Amino acid sequence: MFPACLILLLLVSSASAQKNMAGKQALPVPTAQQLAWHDTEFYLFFHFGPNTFTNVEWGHGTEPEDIFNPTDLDCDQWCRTAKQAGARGVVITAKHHDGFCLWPSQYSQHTVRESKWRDGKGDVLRELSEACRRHGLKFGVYLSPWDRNHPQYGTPEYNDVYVNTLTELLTSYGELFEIWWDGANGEGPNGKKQVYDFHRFEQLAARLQPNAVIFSDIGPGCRWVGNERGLILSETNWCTLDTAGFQRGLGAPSNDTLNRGNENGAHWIPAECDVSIRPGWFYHAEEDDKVKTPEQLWDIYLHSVGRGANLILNVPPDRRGRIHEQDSLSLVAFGEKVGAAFQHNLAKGTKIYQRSICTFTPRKRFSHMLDGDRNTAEKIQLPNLDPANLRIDLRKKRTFNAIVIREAIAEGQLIQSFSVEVWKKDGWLEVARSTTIGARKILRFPEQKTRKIRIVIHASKGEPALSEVEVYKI
Ligand code: FUL
Repeated sequence: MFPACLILLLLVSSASAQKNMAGKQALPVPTAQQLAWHDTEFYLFFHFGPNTFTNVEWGHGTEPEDIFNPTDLDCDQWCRTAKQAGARGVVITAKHHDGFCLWPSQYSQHTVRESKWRDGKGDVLRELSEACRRHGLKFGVYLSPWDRNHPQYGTPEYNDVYVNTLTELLTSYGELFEIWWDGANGEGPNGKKQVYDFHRFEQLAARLQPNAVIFSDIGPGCRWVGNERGLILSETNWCTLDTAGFQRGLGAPSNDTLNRGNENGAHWIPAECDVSIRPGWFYHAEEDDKVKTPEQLWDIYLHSVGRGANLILNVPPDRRGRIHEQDSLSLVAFGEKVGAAFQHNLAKGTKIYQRSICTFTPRKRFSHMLDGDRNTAEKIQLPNLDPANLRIDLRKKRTFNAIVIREAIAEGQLIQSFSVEVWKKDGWLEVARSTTIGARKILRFPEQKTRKIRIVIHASKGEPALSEVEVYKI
């Protein structure tokens, strides 16, 4: 017969699993769209347009349309490369600051239609969005509000132009997972800057693409990370941010705040790390020997995805309209590295063991935290132990050097400090310590050989819930 207190403990544990893990506090939580976005984790960015052919980073908007002339555009090759790299989606510069539209927009005279490419009948967005569907990738667009070509830029009418352009874009290419708004706001052809009607743009996007998450310095869907190196710079990354009184661009919060988030921020606006595989955002032949190596990409991955952010990695197509061999090689090797690293989760299907107040022998039980399913979660609820901890029994001695922990963020982000300990002959040894977890945390530490692991929660805003704890030798 079970002791009554243990039965009670088990009942409380299972009844509380998957319920409101945030306890009494009303913490910000992600929308369903943001949850899907968190799951997208890693995707590619394609900067492509006249700059690819003029060898500059910021076009002036005066480039003749014929300059855009990819000789061998192959969006399937882009998508195959993305898949091999392990990306789950792509975002393309539908229009960069030079105003050139990669689709034949009826609201501009500076588009693929005005070029000789495919006799003016080409549409890069059509080809890419269809290729994405064929390859099972999510599709997103970057539509620069800054436009150095449009004659109405710098006048109130330009906001109508932007709304029309956005409407066209959001209704012509199927479902989008992300809409990217750059913070840059310079002068247009008449020397004036634009006051953007972002409120109107946001409402339109929410109506036409309700599943898309909007990126900008301050969201509302996800935020810029404060650097263009793709890095969360410290262990701390809160998905919450205060935006009151801030604006996109120069009026944004400090880069440090964007990097760490606000611990008690009012809104769920998680970080997206953007970085290019090359020094520039657009393709430049002279950078062919400066492509980041698989090891450099892996390091970026650990400092972005591994710290609870999403990673958008820019891979600029070349003048043929293909991903350059150098970039493909690096991406494929990186994809293999990530795949191999997380192939064997040593904790999957193992059990939690816990000592209750009235038993001496630790009892083992199934846990949703170890079931290999990110969609199930469970509270860490060991009321007789302080600090709260979770003990995992790997069944036999295993060699490992990394742990992946996922907080059940549907209920908010709670954990403020935790450590990982392993069982040694004479007791528990701390091998890693960190602060926030959020969507996921990858922690590496010197190789250990042991059977038992303990996750100790030192500080949390409430009873924390984890959806997964994974153990690897990477
Ligand atoms: C910046 C832009 O000005 C760059 O050209 C690039 O698009 C990058 C992703 O964002 O703010």
